[in-house]
Amino acid sequence: MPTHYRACNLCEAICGLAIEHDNGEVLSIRGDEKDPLSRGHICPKAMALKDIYSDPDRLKSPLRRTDNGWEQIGWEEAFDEVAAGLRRIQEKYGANAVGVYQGNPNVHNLGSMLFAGPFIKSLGTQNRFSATSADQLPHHVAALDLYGHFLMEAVPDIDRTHYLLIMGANPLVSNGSMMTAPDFAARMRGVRQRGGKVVVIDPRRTETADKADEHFFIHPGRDALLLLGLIHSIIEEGLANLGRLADFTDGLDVVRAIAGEFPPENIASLIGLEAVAIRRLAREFATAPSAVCYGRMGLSTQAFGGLCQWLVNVLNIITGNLDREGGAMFTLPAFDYVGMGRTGVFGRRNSRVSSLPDFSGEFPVAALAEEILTPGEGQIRAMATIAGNPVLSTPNGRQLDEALAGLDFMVAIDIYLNETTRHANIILPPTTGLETEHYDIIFHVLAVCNTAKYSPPLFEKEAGQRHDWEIFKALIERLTGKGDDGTTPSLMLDFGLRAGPYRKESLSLASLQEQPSGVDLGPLQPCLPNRLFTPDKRIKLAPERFVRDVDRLQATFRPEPGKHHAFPLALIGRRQLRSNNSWMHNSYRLVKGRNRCTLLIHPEDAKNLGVQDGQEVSVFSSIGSVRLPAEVSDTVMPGVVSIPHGWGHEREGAQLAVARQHAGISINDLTDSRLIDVMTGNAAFNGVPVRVEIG
Ligand SMILES: Nc1nc2c(c(=O)[nH]1)N[C@H]1C(S)=C(S)[C@@H](COP(=O)(O)OP(=O)(O)OC[C@H]3O[C@@H](n4cnc5c(=O)[nH]c(N)nc54)[C@H](O)[C@@H]3O)O[C@H]1N2
Ligand SMILES: Nc1nc2c(c(=O)[nH]1)N[C@H]1C(S)=C(S)[C@@H](COP(=O)(O)OP(=O)(O)OC[C@H]3O[C@@H](n4cnc5c(=O)[nH]c(N)nc54)[C@H](O)[C@@H]3O)O[C@H]1N2
Ligand code: SF4
Ligand SMILES: [Mo]
Repeated sequence: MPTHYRACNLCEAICGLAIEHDNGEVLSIRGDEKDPLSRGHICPKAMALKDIYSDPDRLKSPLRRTDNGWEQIGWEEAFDEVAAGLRRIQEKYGANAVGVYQGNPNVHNLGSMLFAGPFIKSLGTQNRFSATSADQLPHHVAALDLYGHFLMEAVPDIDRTHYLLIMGANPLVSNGSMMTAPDFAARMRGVRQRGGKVVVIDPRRTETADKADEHFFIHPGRDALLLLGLIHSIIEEGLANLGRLADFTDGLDVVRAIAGEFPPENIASLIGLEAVAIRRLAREFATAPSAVCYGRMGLSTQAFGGLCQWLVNVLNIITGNLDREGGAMFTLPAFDYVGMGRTGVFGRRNSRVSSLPDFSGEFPVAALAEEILTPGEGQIRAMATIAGNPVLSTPNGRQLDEALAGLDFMVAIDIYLNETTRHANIILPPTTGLETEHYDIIFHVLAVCNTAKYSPPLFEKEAGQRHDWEIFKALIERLTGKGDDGTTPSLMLDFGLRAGPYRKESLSLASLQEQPSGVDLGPLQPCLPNRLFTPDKRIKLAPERFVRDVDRLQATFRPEPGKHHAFPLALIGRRQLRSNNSWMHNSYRLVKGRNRCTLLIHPEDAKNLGVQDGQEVSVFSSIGSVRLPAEVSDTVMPGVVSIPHGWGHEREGAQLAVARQHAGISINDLTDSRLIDVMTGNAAFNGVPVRVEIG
């Protein structure tokens, strides 16, 4: 039986798969033990790659919306129509009248990583948006300011650390994010086996918290206070020690002055942790042989996302744990996207309506609907969505849904006719998953050890199919009038590998092809100050915009945070092992079983409201309401309720037969696009004020 080896590109863990197949059919998918990064680990989603491959709802040729429904058209006709549609709008209203939204799978796709950029550039619009601002934007702004490059993201050296402080992440379910660490469970056990400790800070006692040594509840949105309290204790007790970082770090005095204003005793009641516990955690962290603080979605998608991600870095730096074994370290990737690419820039422009800052030319997605709905010069009248489902995944998705419905023209490059793409005039469906070649440009950059792996396609595309990159190239040709320059993803990859940091080892596409399970390039190595991208090669510990934002934190919480009487509960999200954002609910094996789209509510809150387990409840926020079953559970803290995101497949006009049977509701019909981290513009999905009623 032939076995095909490849990396799973569904999530950031990039697990090695061994796929047995016969005659164009997948027989089994198991973990590839020889993969140096994932060592045989997979999760239930891997098997769904087969489902996506054979999903009868998946689109394989272009669709055009007509008054009588969708009709299949040829590729050339579709490309011509898309180019003409976009050009028509731009000629009439200017280049910025076309908006672009890029979703998450772009980052998991080699061809899109290399060719979506040139396509967007060929549109010449400033109205660019992506899922970044519904996700990790605060990480990028912090990395840019501290280290001079938005992708200088330090990852926990989990395989060597002695102390792992996890804040607002649930890697046991998400399989890790901004931290490619397949088989996180085993790696976490490893920390404890070497005598280390794992502590989790989260408003929910998550699957990860359950397996940790300690878990503390925290009220959503107050982590910046806790981090300042920890930093305060460390400095006050004389435990700050930058080690070799001291030689090239500026701004410790500023940090000392700021943290001085946050003694644990003053903030303890606000965050719900005892001052002695905060001081103990600080001491443990600072005195462990090595330690690392890791903060993810729960920290970045909240009102103080930027401050949180800055302070996570500060905590690691002032304890000397940045760029050292067992601390937070940087990769040296074989395809060095960091070394060869742009460093990024923040806040060069502001969005038209709400004046939100751009990040490397992208505006916060929280502003997308208003840019479409607000008349005036620069209004968006046409959209291109690329591998994104913003109707379900961005704040106030309902409003965006309506906005998209009113556009003059829309093209969607997507494999499904779903909640977002149903608004398109033309859908251009690419190949996906098993039909594509893969090299993970981004997640090798964020991995807990240095590895490289190339996967050829398992199945050749069918005659009428196009890869994402071929679609981009065809559109670029039509928009610019320039002919095909012959570049392909594998040519670019090979060039990047041969010019990269492992050129002395003769790493190339050909050498990777000889080792289908991947190549081990060794553990993470200290690389500072050389690898810094700041002009003077020094770490900026106290960048101005972060320092300034501390005032907002103080204003919010001094003397007491405002209470919402109409909306007394705080809503947070929750990821689930058998979901992948919004787009994998059409796989029956992933959605079968009991309804997972429930409202988690603490027994005390349930009792006060008279809510029984399993009962239908309505949840109201400033922008809307949804109805779903309650799940009474003390895994969520009192005052906090939780709904998973990515559901809400009841909307008319989508072609997702299985998902429709398991529709659930969309949490983003409750999240308010006005709730953002004002400094970075990132959506604040966590801590949304809501009210729950029976019925
Ligand atoms: N309330 C709340 N909202 C959230 C989150 C949350 O935690 N809470 N999480 C946020 C996060 S972290 C993210 S990343 C975003 C995700 O936001 P989005 O990226 O907008 O949403 P996805 O559900 O990932 O949608 C991916 C789309 O890509 C399509 N697709 C899949 N594979 C391919 C492919 O190979 N090529 C092409 N062209 N298309 C493909 C799918 O059909 C789907 O339409 O959601 C965010 N929204
Ligand atoms: N199975 C599965 N895996 C996925 C995805 C998926 O949809 N399903 N999505 C992928 C994507 S796009 C991403 S970005 C990653 C995300 O990866 P993670 O960040 O690990 O995922 P989440 O489960 O969103 O974890 C966020 C945690 O923050 C907590 N939280 C909420 N608000 C706060 C707060 O104010 N403070 C603190 N301290 N905690 C808070 C939540 O309870 C939750 O446990 O996962 C990826 N992996
Ligand atoms: S953990 Fe992620 S990469 Fe690994 S098999 Fe599951 S979905 Fe694929
Ligand atoms: Mo994400």
